[in-house]
Amino acid sequence: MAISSSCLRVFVAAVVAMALTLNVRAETGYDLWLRYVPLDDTPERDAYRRSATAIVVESRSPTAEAIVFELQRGLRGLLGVDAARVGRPSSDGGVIVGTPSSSPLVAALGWTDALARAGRDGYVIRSANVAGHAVTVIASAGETGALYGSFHFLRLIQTRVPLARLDIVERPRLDRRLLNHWDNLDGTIERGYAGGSLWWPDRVDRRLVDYARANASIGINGSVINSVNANPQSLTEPLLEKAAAIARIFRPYGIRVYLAANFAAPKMLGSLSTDDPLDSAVARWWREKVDDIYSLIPDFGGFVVKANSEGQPGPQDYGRTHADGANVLADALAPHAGIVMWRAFVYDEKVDPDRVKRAYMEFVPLDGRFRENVFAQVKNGPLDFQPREPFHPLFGAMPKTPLMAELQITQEYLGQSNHLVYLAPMWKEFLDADTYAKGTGSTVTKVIDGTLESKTRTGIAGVANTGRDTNWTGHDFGQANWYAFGRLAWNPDLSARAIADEWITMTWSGAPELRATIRSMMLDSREAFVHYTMPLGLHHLIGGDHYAPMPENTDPRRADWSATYYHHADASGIGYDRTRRGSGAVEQYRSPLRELWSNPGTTPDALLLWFHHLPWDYGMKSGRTLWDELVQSYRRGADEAKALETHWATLHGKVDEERYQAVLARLHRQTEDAAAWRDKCVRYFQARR
Ligand code: GCV
Repeated sequence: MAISSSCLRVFVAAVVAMALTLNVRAETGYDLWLRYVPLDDTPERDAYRRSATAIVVESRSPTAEAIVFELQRGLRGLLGVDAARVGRPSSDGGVIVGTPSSSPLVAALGWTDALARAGRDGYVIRSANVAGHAVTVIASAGETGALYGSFHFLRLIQTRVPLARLDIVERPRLDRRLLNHWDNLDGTIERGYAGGSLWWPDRVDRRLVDYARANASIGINGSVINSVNANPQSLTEPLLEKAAAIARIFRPYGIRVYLAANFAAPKMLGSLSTDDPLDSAVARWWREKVDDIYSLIPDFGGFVVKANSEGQPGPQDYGRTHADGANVLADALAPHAGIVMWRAFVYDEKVDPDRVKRAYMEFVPLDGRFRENVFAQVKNGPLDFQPREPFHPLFGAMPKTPLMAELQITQEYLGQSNHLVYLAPMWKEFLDADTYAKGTGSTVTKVIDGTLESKTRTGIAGVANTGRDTNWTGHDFGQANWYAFGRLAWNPDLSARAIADEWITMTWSGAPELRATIRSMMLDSREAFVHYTMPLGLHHLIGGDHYAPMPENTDPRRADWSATYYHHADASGIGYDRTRRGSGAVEQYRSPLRELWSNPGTTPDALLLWFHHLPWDYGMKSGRTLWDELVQSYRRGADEAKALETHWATLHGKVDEERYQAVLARLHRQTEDAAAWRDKCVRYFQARR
C-alpha cells in the first residue's frame, strides 16, 4: 500500500508520542518526593553505584533500622543496587551511618567539632577513608540527625549531585519544626481539602509510616494531631492511648506527638466547677493530666492552645490574661520538658474596631509574663492567611517571648486543592521581611531563629495540607508546599527557586526543559493568584467557604468576617485606611515602615489598599488610575492562570499520564475560577464607584 510522506510523518510522530507516553511509568503521587525512580543508564549512574556498595549501620535501634530500610529502598530504586548491610567496610563505596555513641567507626573519626556544630538534629556527610577504603560517612550526635543525613544523601543522588569529595555540615536553624493538623476526632479536617484525617477516628496503619518517612525526609520533628478547635475528648484515656500508638509509629522517625488542648477541659472532663487558671484545683488537674500523658507518651511534645478566639474558651472567661492561661499549662509540662504554644490568633471586637490591630494590643503588654516554656504562636500576618499580608507586627515586638511562626500549608484562602499556588515565595517574603526591631536587618527569620534576642527556644508550625487522598494533598502540586515548608523550617535562607528545583527533580523529573517549565509555573503562581484575588492589597473579598469571590459579602455574624468591612468600596474610593487618620494599625510597625506605609506614595503597590483608602482616580506609579490598575490586575491574573494551563499542556507525554491529566483538570478549573474572580470583582466594583 502506498503511503504519502506527510502521512508517514504523522504516523511516526504518533508512534514517538506513544512511546514517550509509555516510557513514563504510571504514578499515583503516593510516593511524593521519595519516588526513587531509576536513574538513566549513564556513566554518572555507574559512579553513584561505585559509591553505594554497602551500608554500615552499627546501631540496632528502631531509628537505625529505619535508616537501613530507607537507604536500601532508595539505592535499589535509584541505582538498581542491593546494598547489603555489613559490619565493616570491606571494599570502596561503603556508606557508614551513625552517632559516636552507637558507632565505634564514627567515634574513631574524631569529628567532635563538626558534630558539635551540627547538633543532635544536624549531621555531617563526608567522603572519608575508613579501614583503607573510600567511603561516605553520615554522622550525627543524635540518631535522628543520622536519619536526616541519610535522606540528604539520597537527595544528593536524586538531584544528581556528584558524591566525590563530600564535606557537608548541616544544622537546622529552628528547633521545633511542626505540622499542625486541624483534624477533628470524627475524621473530618477543618480547612482540609485532600480527604479525611490520616488517623482519626480509627486508623493507625502502615500509611502513617510513610507519613513519618516523608516528614523526616524534610526534617519535620513534631505533629499536633488534632485541631486547635480542640475537642476536650482528645485528652481522655482512650484517645490518649490512640495518640500513644501514633507516637510509637512516629518515634523512630524523630517525630514527637503534640496535642491541641481545650482550655475548658478541667470542667468538661474533670467535673471541676471552674477552669480559672489561678485556681489550685485547676492547676492540679492539669498537672495530673499531663503526668498521665507522659506515662503513655514519654516524649510527648506539649500543647497548642487556641483560647478566647472564635468562641473557644480561655482564661479571659475568668478575668485572667493569656499569660495566666498559658502558665498553668506550662507549669504542668515543665517537669517533663514539654512546651505550650499559645496562639496569638485573637481578635476580640471589644479591643479595637480594626481586627488586624487586636492581637498586638493584647499580647505586647504580656511580654515577659509567660513562663520559659511558652511560645506565643503567631500567624505570618495580622489578619488570617491571606494571599498577601504584611508581616504580623508582633514579630519583633515581644523580645522576651519566644515566637513560633504559624504558616498555613493548606490553601484555605489560596484556591484550596484546586489551584496551583506554590507558597514558598510568599513564605520567603515573610521570613525575609525586615521588622527593624533592632535596626536594619532585623528580619522575621532572625526573630524566630532566636538570633535577634539570643533566644534558645525556636520553632515554626505549618497547618498541614495532608489527608487520605492517595496523593496526600489533593492537588499534586500541594505536595510542593508541604516539601517547601519542611525545607524552610530547616533553613529559612533557602530560596524558593532552589526548593522548587529539588522538588521538581524528585517528584517529576530532572530533565532540564521540564524542570524549567514547571519551575516558572511554580514561581509565577503565587503572584498570579494575588493578581486575580487581591490586587493592590485588597483583602478578604471571599465567601464564607473561603474559596469563591464574594466582594458583596456582609456576614450577619461578625462585621470582620465580611468583605465590605475590608474593602470599604463606595463612590469616594476603595481600601482600608490604616494610617493615623484611619485605624492607626500602621503605628504598630517600627520606623521606617510606619512612615513609608503611612504615605500611599511610598507604600508598595502590593499593600496599597491594605493601608489606604484611595479615590478611584488616584494616580498610580504606572501612570494609570487606581481603577484602571485594579482592572488590569484582575485581567492579568486571569491570563496568568490560563498560562499555567497552557504551559502544563506542553508537558504532555513528558510526565506520566495519570498525574498529567489530574493536574490538567485542576489547572482548567483554576483558569475558570480566575476568570470568575475577574468578572465578578470588576463588575461589583464598577457598580460601587
Ligand atoms: C481552626 C480561620 C479559619 C478557621 C481556623 C482559624 C484558626 O479563622 O477559617 O477555620 O480554625 O482560622 O486559625 O484558628
